[in-house]
Amino acid sequence: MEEPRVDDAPDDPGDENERRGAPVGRRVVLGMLGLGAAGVALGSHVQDRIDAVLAEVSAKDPTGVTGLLPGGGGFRYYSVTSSVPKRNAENYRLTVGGLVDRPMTYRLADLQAMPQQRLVHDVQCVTGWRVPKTAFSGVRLSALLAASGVRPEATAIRFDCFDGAYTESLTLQQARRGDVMVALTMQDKPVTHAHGGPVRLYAAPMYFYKSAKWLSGITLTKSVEPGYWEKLGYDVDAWVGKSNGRSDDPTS
Ligand SMILES: Nc1nc2c(c(=O)[nH]1)N[C@H]1C(S)=C(S)[C@@H](COP(=O)(O)O)O[C@H]1N2
Ligand SMILES: [Mo]
Repeated sequence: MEEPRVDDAPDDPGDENERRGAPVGRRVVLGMLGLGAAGVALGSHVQDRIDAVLAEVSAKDPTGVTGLLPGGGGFRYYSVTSSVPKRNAENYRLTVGGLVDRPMTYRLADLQAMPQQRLVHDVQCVTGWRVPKTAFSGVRLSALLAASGVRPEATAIRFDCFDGAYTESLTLQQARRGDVMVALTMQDKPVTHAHGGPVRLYAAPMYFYKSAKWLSGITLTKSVEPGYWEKLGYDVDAWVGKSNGRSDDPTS
């Protein structure tokens, strides 16, 4: 099971989308974003434009296969839904529930007020692309788990997303690692909508599909509930270089 990808997109993503016409029936949206040095330097205006283009292209493409311009070694944009609602400091909520003593609901400001950690590692997608030395910062998942009091019968976590479709999983042991966090920044800026903001998961030692975007729910479960891609064949234990039949260098 492979994520679809587009290798030869021309310069103008809009034109490409027109030219390709109605794409064939794969449900997965993906694009490639040119989040290179120019985009980073120019900051949020560029990101807003990218978000706008993505929204427009997705709207024209309800079947859900979308290719956008390659940035030359940069990130690619992935979503399994054709559009994702926006959440901001006012309406974003993260729940921690399931097999816990104290279910919690966090606002963005609550998460920002907690101790933050910053990590810099390569990002590796299971389809092969890798982005070197990418900074993430946020709250350790273990801190949120401790705050809610994990019950003894819990062994795993299901992550839900406000795109309404994507899910992920981790064992409790994996979730308590110091390099797994609820990320509020990526590349030292607030996580953008395209990258899963305002809050995404970041699981440093695992393939990037583990790092669920648009994170909305952390649910402690009795056993591992395989996530979206895992039901379609990806490994549940997604260690970089030691899973999915790949031999990439570790990222952590
Ligand atoms: N909600 C959600 N999270 C997701 C995905 C997705 O489609 N939906 N794709 C995953 C995959 S396969 C990858 S490689 C990364 C891509 O992150 P990016 O779009 O910020 O590059 O997000 C992961 N998290
Ligand atoms: Mo991926």
